[in-house]
Amino acid sequence: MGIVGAGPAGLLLSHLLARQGIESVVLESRSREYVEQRVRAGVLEHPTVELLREVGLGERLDARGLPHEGISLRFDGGDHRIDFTDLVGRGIVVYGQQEVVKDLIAARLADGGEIRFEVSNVRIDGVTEDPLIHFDDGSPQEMHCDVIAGCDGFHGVSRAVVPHTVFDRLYPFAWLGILAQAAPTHHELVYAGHARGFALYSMRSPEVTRLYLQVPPDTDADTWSERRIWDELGVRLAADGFTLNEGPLIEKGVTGMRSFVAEPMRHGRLFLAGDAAHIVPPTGAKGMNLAVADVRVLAEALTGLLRHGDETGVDAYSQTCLRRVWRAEHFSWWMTSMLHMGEDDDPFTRRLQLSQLRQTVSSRAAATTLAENYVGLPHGSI
Ligand code: RFL
Ligand code: PHB
Repeated sequence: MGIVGAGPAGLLLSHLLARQGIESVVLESRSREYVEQRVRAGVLEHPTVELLREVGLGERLDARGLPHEGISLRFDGGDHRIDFTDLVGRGIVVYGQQEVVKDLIAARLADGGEIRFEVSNVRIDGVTEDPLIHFDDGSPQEMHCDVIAGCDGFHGVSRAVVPHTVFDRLYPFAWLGILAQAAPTHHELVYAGHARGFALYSMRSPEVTRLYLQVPPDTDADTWSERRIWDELGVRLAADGFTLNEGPLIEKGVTGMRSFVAEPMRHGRLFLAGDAAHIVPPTGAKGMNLAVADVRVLAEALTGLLRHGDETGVDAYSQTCLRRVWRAEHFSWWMTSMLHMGEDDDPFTRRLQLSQLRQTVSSRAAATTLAENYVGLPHGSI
């Protein structure tokens, strides 16, 4: 079995298959150091946490992850808590994606798994007859596979091999994200829908804060000095009794925002999973969780195929995943639309947003809908 990409999707798939006695080789274009340091998502939804624990990856997660029982929505100068535990009886864990990646790489290598870093010129062939991956690791190589998983992210090579239809939306804004050496002053995430634009307060550890500001899509991060970032965060996150701890920046970057789905997620014996098949704007914190959900379905399907010759799971793979994908697409689009200010937004749009926010924090039914989506729908329930 060949897996292209050593992000959360590819590494977890390799780990899940190994537990079923199915060997795989993971091919990754970057170095191990690079993928272990890449700062991205931070929220693990409940089904993700349960799965990681179930498959022996819970130790560092439970020691270092930060369990959260809710989030705040902040708007109009007021702070409104959405209490996940009260509303749906489950919560989330804040644990950096690169920590998940470190845990997965360590587990694969400890189990004798094969991950080839820094390969180049990956090409996929013959997926409807005799799947084959060409790549270079100093010299040209060929790898024949029963099945290939395309887990190579949005800019990978796998998606182009699958004849597909694209459904997408670009947003007229981006996020400027920073990681700061500053102790969090608030123990849960704050999503702020301010008239000057969205801001998000998050964290990675008791010493490190993760913060985001909505900025125009073509923003050069260098045009934002540390002072300007802290001042703007101070304005957008302001609420009674809230103070923001400032500290030296460890990281600063701009991420564009888009919604994107490629259908179907399979062609012959090539299966797409994670960002290779779909992208969500980060407002719903769903990107990495969807990647995990895809490979959970894929590992079950491939176990059926490769161990028992049963094609039911692989035939249903794309449809099964796309139901969850579209739920997350809707949720992420909804959270994004409710909290961001478009440059052309008129006062009517702003009033609609405020009305939606007020209903979300004051109606138990509306708050429950947010909570249910945010903490993640149970595996197999959608
Ligand atoms: P990944 O993590 O992108 O992993 C794909 C891997 O494939 C490798 N690769 C190749 N390897 C071999 N040959 C090729 N031709 C290859 N092309 C690519 C890449 O080097 C990489 O190691 O995809 P995966 O596993 O599907 O995981 C998905 C998540 O990473 C992603 O959904 C989230 O991180 C999205 N995302 C965020 N999600 C959130 O929920 N909250 C966030 O704050 C957040 N921030 C982000 C993000 C994604 C970003 N990207 C993709 C630009 C910030 C950024 C910058
Ligand atoms: C993060 O901590 O990086 C984070 C948290 C919640 C989001 C997006 C990113 O919705």
